[in-house]
Amino acid sequence: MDTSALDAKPQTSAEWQEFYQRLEGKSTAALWEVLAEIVPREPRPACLPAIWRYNEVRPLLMEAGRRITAKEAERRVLILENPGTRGMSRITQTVYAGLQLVLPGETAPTHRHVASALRFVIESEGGYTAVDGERTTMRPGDFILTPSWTYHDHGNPGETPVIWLDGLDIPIVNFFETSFAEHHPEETQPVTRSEGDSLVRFGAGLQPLEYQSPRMSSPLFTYPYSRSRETLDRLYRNGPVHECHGVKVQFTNPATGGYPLPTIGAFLQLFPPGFRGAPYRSTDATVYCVVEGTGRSHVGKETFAWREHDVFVVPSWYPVSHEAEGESVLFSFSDRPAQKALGLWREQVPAGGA
Ligand code: 1HN
Repeated sequence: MDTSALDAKPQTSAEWQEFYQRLEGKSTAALWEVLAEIVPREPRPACLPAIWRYNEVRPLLMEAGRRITAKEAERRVLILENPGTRGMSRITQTVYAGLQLVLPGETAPTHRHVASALRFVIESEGGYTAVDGERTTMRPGDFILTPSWTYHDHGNPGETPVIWLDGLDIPIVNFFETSFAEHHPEETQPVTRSEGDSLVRFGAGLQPLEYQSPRMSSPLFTYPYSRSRETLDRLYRNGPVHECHGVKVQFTNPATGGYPLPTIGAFLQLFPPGFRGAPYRSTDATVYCVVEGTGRSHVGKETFAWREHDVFVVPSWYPVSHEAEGESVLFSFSDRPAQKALGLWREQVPAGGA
């Protein structure tokens, strides 16, 4: 490519400055001054590599639990804010993440919004989330969906705190300026379908006869960890183990084979004991949550040592390589389906790599 325009030098003389002032006065601007910035040769993310250690954030979340009820807060959540974009309520430029707490006896009221959500359960003994009239008991490691514009509420009839990681496409929805939201007339929505209904209908390689999906996201609302963990275990035994990813799977919409949400993809991967992964990069900035084990991930020039429930983020196009001590499991999510739908997604595996 001819590089001259991409590398144009700013014009600084008084005469040019006077011209630029006249441009400014008419709400115009010189492309050649900003071209290299708005069309970089490769991604230059504002998003930075970062880690949130569970043993540091959990006490703050519990303190929030003493200061405000789930009902008062509507959702009692600590947003995990990327240090490169503080104040913007996001963990990457396109994805929001937070840690949510529901204390014993609490409920979080029913509402719906255009933004799609996922939950990845960290602590729960009997907490539930209800989506579209169906309650799902939350267990650690479960991956649960709240598709766009579905009514949802949460509750904790158990005796211990319930904590999960939320992932939402709020920055995408707000970028398009397409956000709507409303409350349900009832604080706790009526239960209209039995527990496990979506799992029975869609979670066994079967679906209702000639099923036509009413929405763009998965009709399966819950992906229990017991099932996905067993899949990883058996895949590991069957091999192969990818040199970058270990044993990695993606959550699917069983009605289409595609991603569970139109904007967010989610993944689960297992590293064998002593795994030393090769570097990999892709354009979808990715949020990781450690499910099991301990290890280290090299993200660009940073190294994050991680343990259970830690959350870390790998920005777009930063090389990442993972190392595990014992057998380890990572959950992750990103805007990959949105990038793919727009023809934007790229990845790079090591030269000669698998
Ligand atoms: C939301 O509805 C939930 O339902 C969690 O648990 C986090 C962040 C922004 C907007 C809506 C929930 C949210 C949210």
